[in-house]
Amino acid sequence: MKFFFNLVVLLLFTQGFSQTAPQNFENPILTGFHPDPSICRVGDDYYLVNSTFVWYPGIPIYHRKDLVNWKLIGHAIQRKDQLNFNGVIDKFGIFAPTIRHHNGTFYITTTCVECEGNFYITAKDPAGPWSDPVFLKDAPGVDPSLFWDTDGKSYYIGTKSPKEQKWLNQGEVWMQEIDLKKGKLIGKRKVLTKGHANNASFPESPHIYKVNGKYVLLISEEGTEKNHAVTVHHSDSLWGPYITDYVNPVMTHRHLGKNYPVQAIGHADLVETQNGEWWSVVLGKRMIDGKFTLGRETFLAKIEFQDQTPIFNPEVGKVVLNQKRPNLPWSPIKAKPSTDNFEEDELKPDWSFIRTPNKEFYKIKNGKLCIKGLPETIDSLVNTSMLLQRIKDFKFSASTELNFQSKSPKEQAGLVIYRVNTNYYFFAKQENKIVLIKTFKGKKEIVAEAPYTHKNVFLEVEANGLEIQFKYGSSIEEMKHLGEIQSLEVISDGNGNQFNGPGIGVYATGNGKENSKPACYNSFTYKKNKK
Ligand code: 6LW
Repeated sequence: MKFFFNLVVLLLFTQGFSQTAPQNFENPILTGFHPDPSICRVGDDYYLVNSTFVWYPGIPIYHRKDLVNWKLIGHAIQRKDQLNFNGVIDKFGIFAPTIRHHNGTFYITTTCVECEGNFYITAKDPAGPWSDPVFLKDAPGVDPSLFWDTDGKSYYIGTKSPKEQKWLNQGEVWMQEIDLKKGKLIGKRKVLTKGHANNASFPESPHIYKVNGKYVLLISEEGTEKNHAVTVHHSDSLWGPYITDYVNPVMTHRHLGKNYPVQAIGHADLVETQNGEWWSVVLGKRMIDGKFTLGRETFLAKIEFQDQTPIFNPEVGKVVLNQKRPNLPWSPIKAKPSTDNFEEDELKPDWSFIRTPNKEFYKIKNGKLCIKGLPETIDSLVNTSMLLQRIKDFKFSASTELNFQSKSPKEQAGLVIYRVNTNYYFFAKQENKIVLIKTFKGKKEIVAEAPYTHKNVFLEVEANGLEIQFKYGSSIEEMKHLGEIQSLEVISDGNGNQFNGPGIGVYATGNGKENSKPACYNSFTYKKNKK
């Protein structure tokens, strides 16, 4: 009887599943600030990580069984004593992590640039906790990854500049054996490739795979901008020689020209599914009105090994925004509510700090997020009282209801749109005003202000492509525009914005001294807009 019941439940489930599962998926699979993707599979579970630079917690861990509907399950850098990003500029910090699984342990190799250099961390459960970093002080360069050969040995692959450059931005991919028990590189170091062409620049993000008994070395070239490309190199033996594939670059968008809507495709990692399909995660940038306001995002592309060459999206040869999905059980995630009402005592995992927090500046109580405005401002390179979420869409709105009494023009609290310490908008309540502060290329100016005396204020922004309108009011029904439409060029790539991505959130500061009263936020909403 029980068997019969189970069978009926199973049939209903699979029927329902086949009715709702779409044929196709949409790219990017992770929108907004999700650069340098790396992926691994354990059984039928997939795990994906991205770079986070000075955002804290660092290195999100995404999990899914279908390669499309990723769910955030934790962060690899989530204890203050693992790393300290204070003093590190926004485009440095955590670069390009690679995630791998070997003999029951997960490994992430990465670099803390302008902090402690190359290291790896381990975990039994990818959701965490992750270990303290094991620093490899004698490993030069960035973008480390690990490879285990059938001889049971472990290898570290990295990328660095040569002692003397023979051409512009020449680099080299190198390998050395690593003793993971002792946390040390051992034996000789060997350069495996300098890229596929005699002027190849920035050979980076090296990953080695063993496919049909041969070694495939996948790297990126030309840096992470418009000439970014993925190239492949082959060898019969792990130590080389690695011969460049005739198909190279196996993936790029650079030949599509600077007006193609998806640019900078590169930095790939491959995964073979339990069904024998191959897929690649790869970074790219979607363009809007000639600018890149969302930073680098994660895309998915189909791979077919033809002889030894990984052909990316066969017969198409580029990353596409809609394509047939992997042959894997479809597992959509319930849409998250767009409003955070601060009902739980803990911050939801979508929130991040900029740099490692070392002072307690917020409390969630009775459905309110209350922030003590610290003396430090976001112009400095230390953590301060700001909390951000990723901006994930070209068309979005964000709003909050704020309760804040400012006693001097120095005491400010409100909404912030942040990319780096020299490029942001701060939409704040300050003394008897609402002010809109724009900091662009390090120049700070008040672009609009209006008198305002209520204790409570609703603040809202509405973005459409490059345009953004700031609105305020004492009730949500009576919102007024503050100033003209502004440009999101402030947070788009270039002008000092590089590598990391944009965030939106809440921020309070006393500009040199602590605010006399906390700023209490009743809610925070971020939502994608259709129109
Ligand atoms: C990263 C490098 C890259 O180390 O950008 O796109 C650098 N590729 O591999 C920073 O994200």
